Amino acid sequence: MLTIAVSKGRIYEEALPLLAEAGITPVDDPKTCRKLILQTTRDDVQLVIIRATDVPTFVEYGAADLGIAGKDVLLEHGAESLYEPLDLNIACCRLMTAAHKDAPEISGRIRVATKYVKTAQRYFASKGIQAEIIKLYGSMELAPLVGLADCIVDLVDTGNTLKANGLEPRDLIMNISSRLVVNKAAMKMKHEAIASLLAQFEQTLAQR
Ligand code: PRT
Ligand code: MG
Repeated sequence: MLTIAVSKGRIYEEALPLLAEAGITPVDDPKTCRKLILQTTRDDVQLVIIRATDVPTFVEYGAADLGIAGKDVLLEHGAESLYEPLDLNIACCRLMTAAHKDAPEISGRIRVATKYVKTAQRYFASKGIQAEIIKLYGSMELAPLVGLADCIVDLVDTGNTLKANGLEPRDLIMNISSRLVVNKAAMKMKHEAIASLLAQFEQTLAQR
């Protein structure tokens, strides 16, 4: 049995066609069904539906053999403990700094609100900018509006969320997409099954 960890939101939606090409279609829809383990049209494959940020943890500990996770999440988790063999090119967005549209260019010592603490720390250090990072779990856009931070580090897709809150994107930190990650022991123990799944995904991606 192969267990694949996926989050319920946009990654799930965009992964479905890719999984379907490999003959993997969930029997239940996680939007309407509360099951956390989904059987699929393949007897040898099941999905576990978890929070996006938990995917690397499940795969690292072997609770799932494979997982699909955003590069943003993998960077924060630290990915040394996982194999990351494939860029699936789904759920694409940009990790950016953003500030109030009237705020001056970033300089001096700044405060940054984000849920990407490690990534933000690394980024500002690489720029030689002294940044105090404030960890938030959501609604980052609010921080500059209420004086909690000078800027934020967050994911941007259309830019509508920033705009709706009077913010604007500033610097691109990294282009983000979702990656297939594999448990290191499973890669050895279930090599044949995993290698054939990888080959199938690669083929589908190449045809896109
Ligand atoms: O529970 P949680 O919401 O954390 O995750 P989830 O279980 O719903 O996971 P899921 O499947 O939604 O996956 C989240 C992953 O999708 C992230 O880790 C990214 O890799 C990827 N992704 C791609 C995004 C976005 N695009 C995105 N736009 N994740 C979040 N957003 C948010 C962003 O944080 C901001 O609030 O959308 C808003 C910005 O969007 P625009 O279009 O207004 O710019
Ligand atoms: Mg979500």
